[in-house]
Formats: sequence, structure tokens, C-alpha cells
Amino acid sequence: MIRFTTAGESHGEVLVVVIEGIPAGLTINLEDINIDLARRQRGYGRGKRMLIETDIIKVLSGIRHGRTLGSPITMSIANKDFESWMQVMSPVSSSSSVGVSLLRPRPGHADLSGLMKYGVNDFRDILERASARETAARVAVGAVCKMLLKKFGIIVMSYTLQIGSIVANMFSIAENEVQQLAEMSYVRCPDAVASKKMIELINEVSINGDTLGGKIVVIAKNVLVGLGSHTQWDLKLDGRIAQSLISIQAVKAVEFGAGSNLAECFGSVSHDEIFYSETKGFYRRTNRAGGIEGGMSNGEPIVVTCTMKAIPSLANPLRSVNIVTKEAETAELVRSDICAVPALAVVAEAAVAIELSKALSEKFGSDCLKDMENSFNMYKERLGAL
Ligand code: EPS
Repeated sequence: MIRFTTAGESHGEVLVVVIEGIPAGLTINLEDINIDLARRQRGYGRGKRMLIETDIIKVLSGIRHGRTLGSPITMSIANKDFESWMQVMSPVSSSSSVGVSLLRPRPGHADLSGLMKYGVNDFRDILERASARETAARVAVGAVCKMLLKKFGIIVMSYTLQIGSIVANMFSIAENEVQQLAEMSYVRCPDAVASKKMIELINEVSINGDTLGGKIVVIAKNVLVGLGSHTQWDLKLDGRIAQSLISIQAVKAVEFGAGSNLAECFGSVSHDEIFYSETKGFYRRTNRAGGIEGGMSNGEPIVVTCTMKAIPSLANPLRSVNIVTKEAETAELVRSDICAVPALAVVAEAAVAIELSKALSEKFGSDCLKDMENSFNMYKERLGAL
């Protein structure tokens, strides 16, 4: 079974991740992990922190001579900013300056709930782990999972659909160009006209000390029929992908295929009718389900849209209350991004890749890649005989 744990504070020394269940014999190209880490760091609207960091992966266990051993894979990413935070983040109690306590929680962040739940009196203890810096570790896991998925022909990609009120016109974009156009855009939006407007909006909003959210889309192509299961609630592939995506910092909604638009549609136009041809086998002409029916992949691309709220650390802070004096004050001014929607797209790719890898390894085994491939081919042969 594939599973992973991340550790590390935003301004601590490193982020660490331990991944279990990646089969032995998978070729790992570290440069591909670094490419995804760099893609996550990019995107117009990121804050000053991204000028400090250059995320590079370091492998500590589980990979030898470029191949997985089947043992736990440990990887770390250094926080360069730690140099400026050594005292504040020191694991050792010291009488020297440890920085100023943060007392005015930011609405929309983990600050107040975390502070109350964990019984701390400085919400730095909470924000350090709540920070979206943690997503760098998840992207590293996702990059390894993408290498596994690629062995089975599965490709995961993403693009920005919306930032603030600016929505991409995807009808004008050829399907096979979406990925390349997204990579070329500063906001990962394939529609060049919308990209420009999104950048202008980010500039405008930043002058006002405000922030922006938006929507991204993740597409997984060549996913074979039958990942996930209808037999138990926690085996359903859509439920698992949704959990993984909604756990990403600031994500407020996850939709598959036509998603919430289905509320107003009749049954006659809500589903994907089934066709058959000798060459294609069973197929659909539409993908309103987003590639998942009954908690199982149905052979169509998996299409998921995530909505991200505007980041809650505002240069022009919202109203809050001082936790010591209980007086009304504005929230703490904390350095942050203005818009992290393009970064979310890369993190969401990772989340989807991780869940698909888990489901794939459950169906085909996960100790030895060769065995997985044999099992996969036998399954495909059986499906072909239908
Ligand atoms: C974040 C605040 C900012 C972001 C950070 C997420 O960090 P800092 O407080 O150091 O300026 O840049 O994201 C990252 C560091 C990252 O790598 O994505 C927050 O409060 O969630």
C-alpha cells in the first residue's frame, strides 16, 4: 500500500517526507522531481519568499543507483529561509531573542482554532505547520507517483481556469495544446488573453493590499477502467481524490466533470451515454462524470476542478481580536503570496497522482514493478476479451 507522511515547519530547517509502498525497480530521475518543485514555486502573484527558496530534492533512503528498493523513500527539501529564522525556530530553549509572539489571528487561517485547540499562546506554533510551504513535500511525492503512473501510460496535467473574476475561454484551445500553453503562461492559463487579464488583476489587487483565489483543473489521461471500488465508501476513487485535494491549503471545493453545473441539468443530459466499436471497445462521447462512475475510473480522462479561496494573509489586514487583551485589532501582518492559484495547480496534480498510484498499486500489487506490470497486462487482456 502506498502511503506517505510529511514533516517540517515553513521556516524550520527542512521539509521531510517518507513514502512507503513504491514498488522496487522503478527508475527515479531526481531532475524530474526538481522540475515539479520549480513548477510549484513559479506563478505570477507569489510573494517574496519564492525569491529566497530554490527547492531541490535530497534523497536520504529508498533509492539506489536511480532505482527504488521497495523500502521507505525518505526525501528532504531545505528551507533556505531558515537562516533568518534560526533563533525563532530553534528546537532548543534559549534566553536569546525568540521573536515576537503573534497574538492577532488572521481570519481564514488556522491561527485561532489551532491556538485554542493546542493550548499555545503564540500562533506561530500553528502557522508554521499550517503554511502551504508543506505542499512542496507533497509535490515531491507526486513527482515519484507520476513516474510510477507513466509506466502504466497515465499522464497527469493541470491548468488555471480562473483567477478572481477572470475565466479562461477553454473552447478556443485545442485539447492537445492545453498542457504546453499552460506551461508557457505565467499563471498556468492556456488562454493567452485571459492570462494577461489575470496578471493585470493580480497587479491591481496587490496595490490594494488584497489577495485572489480561483479555480484550477487537473486532468489524468489514459486511466484504465476499474481503479477504486463501488464496494465500500472509503474505496471510492472520487472520494479519495476529493479528500486529497480538499486537504490542500485554501482549497474550498472539489468537483468532478460537470460538477455543480449538474444541479440544474435533467437526467437526460447529465450522463455519458455508452457506445461500442471494434477499435475503441466501450466508449463515451461526453465526459460529464469526469471519468469516474460508482467510485471507479470508467476509462475516460479524470477531470477535477478545485476552487481556492483568496489567501487569508492580507497586506491590508482584516478585523480580529488580540488574544491577550481581547481588544478589537487588525490581524497580524504576515508576509505571504497575493495569488497562489498557479501553484495550487501543480500541487493538485501531485494529489491526484498520489491517489491514482495508491489505487493502481491496490489493484496490481506494489512490492515489485515487474509483477505490477504483468498483473496490469493480464487485466488489460481480460478487458480486451469483453
Ligand atoms: C504561506 C506564507 C508564505 C508563502 C508560503 C505559504 O510564506 P512566508 O510566510 O515565508 O512568506 O510563501 O508558501 C511557501 C513558502 C511555499 O513554498 O509555497 C502561508 O502562510 O501559508
